[in-house]
Amino acid sequence: MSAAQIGVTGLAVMGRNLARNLARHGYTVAVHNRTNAKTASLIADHGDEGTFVPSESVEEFVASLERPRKIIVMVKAGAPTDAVIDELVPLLDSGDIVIDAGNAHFPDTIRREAALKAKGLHFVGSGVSGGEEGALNGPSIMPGGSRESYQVLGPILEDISAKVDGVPCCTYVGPDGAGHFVKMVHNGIEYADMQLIAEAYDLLKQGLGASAAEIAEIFKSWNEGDLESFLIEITADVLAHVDAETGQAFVDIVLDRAEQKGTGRWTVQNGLDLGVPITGIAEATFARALSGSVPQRAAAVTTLPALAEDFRITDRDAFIEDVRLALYASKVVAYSQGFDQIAAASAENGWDIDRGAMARIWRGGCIIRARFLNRITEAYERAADLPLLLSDEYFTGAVANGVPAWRRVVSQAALAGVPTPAFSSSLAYYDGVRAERLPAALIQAQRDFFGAHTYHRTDKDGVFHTEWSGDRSEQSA
Ligand code: NBP
Repeated sequence: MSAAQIGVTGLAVMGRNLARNLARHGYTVAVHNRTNAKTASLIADHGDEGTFVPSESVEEFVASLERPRKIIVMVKAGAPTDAVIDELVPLLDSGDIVIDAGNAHFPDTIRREAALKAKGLHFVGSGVSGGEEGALNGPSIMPGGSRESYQVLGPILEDISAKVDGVPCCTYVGPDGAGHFVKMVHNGIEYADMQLIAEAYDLLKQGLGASAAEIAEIFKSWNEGDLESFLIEITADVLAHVDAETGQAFVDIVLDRAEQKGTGRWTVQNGLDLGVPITGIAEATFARALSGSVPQRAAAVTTLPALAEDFRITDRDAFIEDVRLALYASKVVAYSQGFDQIAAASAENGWDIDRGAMARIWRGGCIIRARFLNRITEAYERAADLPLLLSDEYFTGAVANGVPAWRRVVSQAALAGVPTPAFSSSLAYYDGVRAERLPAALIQAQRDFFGAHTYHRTDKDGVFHTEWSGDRSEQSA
């Protein structure tokens, strides 16, 4: 049998589909799974889709690959990934490439890359987005690691990735943990996008008293314009779906507790570490946490008074348009914040990530794929060092167009007692970042008062401290 060009170990939903995608593109694919039954079922069910080289043992699997070996590890993130790497490494030769395509936390990827580099091996931490459907038909792929490894691997990954206008949704992201970092932020943005859509749905439901089916139609029409995206499209689909058992709208019979696997949490933790205000992602992550705060909700639901007003909507169409504009503006803020986070991490880690290219590879294959990502790529093409995506001429105009609507929606929601944490915090961020003067001056003065933390003055250079407990004279610090 001819040597396999690439291997996949870990054949659960993702690995199985990625292996099939590779085989369908004409690659000879070595396949292996800890439990052999999964390998056998892949061959039995899909063996005719291309050329697979199945192995029962890791030794056999490694031996079946041409050199330099390219091995995709697609197992549960965390300890299983380390276990698989530990098994593989003694069997590999200098120059071989191990690709972790699972959802690893980027510090783990940095650690693993350093360990394998010391052994003369390449380790590529690669984000893969698009779920099982994407893995099979073309995901968005975000590979990190060495440039040298990308020269060998890149053409294959680009080949199996999604394409938009003939352009692959895969590019080299940056050294060591950069690929998994960008995937993490992608997932964080996905949290924000989903929360914003959910808030828009809630506003339409509570503001208009609209049914799920009616709101489905609104989302369907929104998918024709600037908001066109996979998430808006599936929202319309979900809202239109009727539960077969009860005949009710499906969304109305689903328990209102959103779960999470952890990438949103990692993104927020990293935002805090970097000091980058990713408020949209944070609010989205906390909104999921609130939804799952069962004892707290039970304690509050009958005791905390709403003291709210009814929505006073006189023009149904105008309200729908306001919500659409507020959704778009909030979404731009969430993306702007996410791209800030990528820039900050890139600077801190020396990754040199091209943000325009990241927006380009998110246009297809992944969960946040959307028409407006083209606009982000264009913005970074105009100015690669753009300090704030919102300050790009296109986005400044697009958001400004929606600001009055955004203010109306957020204030109406507050008056009506409808929680819109992501809409509201995005508007607060917009007003904060554009403010000529912030009340941070008072905070810094308070800090100097109780902790002698010093301050800068607006009117002269230097660092100062006031003797608050003494004669209140000012000293140069
Ligand atoms: P899972 O995350 O459910 O992992 C199952 C796979 O891990 C099986 O192949 C299993 O082998 C293997 N495995 C485990 Br568990 N422990 C192992 C060990 N100690 N040694 C060797 N193999 C071990 O699979 P998945 O849902 O296909 O996801 C794979 C990766 O892709 C994950 O990192 C996930 O976060 C990521 N991802 C998933 C999606 C998605 O939509 N599902 C999307 C994007 C990324 P076994 O068969 O012998 O138990």
